[in-house]
Amino acid sequence: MIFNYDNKTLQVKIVYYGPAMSGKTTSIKSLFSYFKKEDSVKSIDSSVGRTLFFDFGVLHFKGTEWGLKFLIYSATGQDFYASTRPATLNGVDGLIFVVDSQIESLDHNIRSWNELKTLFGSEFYNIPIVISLNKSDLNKNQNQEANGFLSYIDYKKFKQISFKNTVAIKGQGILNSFSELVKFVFPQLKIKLCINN
Ligand SMILES: Nc1nc2c(ncn2[C@@H]2O[C@H](COP(=O)(O)OP(=O)(O)O)[C@@H](O)[C@H]2O)c(=O)[nH]1
Ligand SMILES: [Mg+2]
Repeated sequence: MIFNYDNKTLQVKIVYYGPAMSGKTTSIKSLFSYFKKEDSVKSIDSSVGRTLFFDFGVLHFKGTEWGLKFLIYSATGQDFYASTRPATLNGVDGLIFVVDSQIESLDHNIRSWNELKTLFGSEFYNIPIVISLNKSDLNKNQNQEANGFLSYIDYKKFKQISFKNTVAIKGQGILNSFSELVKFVFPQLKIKLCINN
């Protein structure tokens, strides 16, 4: 988190993380579409050995005296080596972990989660996190939280954690997940990001 005194802006970094194809890009696009900024999301192809793709966009909220600037990234991580922590994860203030709720994606979800955990090390559990159980429209096992994913991860160690069923292609639960994370990052902040969702 960076406070810029010159222009009175607080800069916050949020990363959407998760396995490939879980719905990160769709989630970010959907989030930005609430603020009519869908077109400002950039998908960047950074070629570092293998081709990595990530998304980046900025949401700027102006108060009377101060401004809040959210830098929003997505990262897949599947191509990163655990020893080289990607720049996208440096200085992150909050995470949205996007799970693919289909039963056949369980292994990918777990692998991606463990990778994220390795990248952060002991710092991991201090980071505010929202787990987005995405593609819940395709989860035939409605009683199973993302088909068992939650039973494989040590989420109880987190100080600030929340779970949301989401359907990114329909925008369901997306704004809600984001505002939940913002509440974790700024517990005292009384901003209304919630349009009925
Ligand atoms: N049925 C369904 N499909 C989704 C959902 N979210 C994303 N998708 C689809 O899953 C595919 C991968 O989504 P994308 O956002 O590109 O995944 P990313 O690799 O994590 O960025 C695309 O075809 C999306 O349309 C969802 O909630 N439900
Ligand atoms: Mg993507």
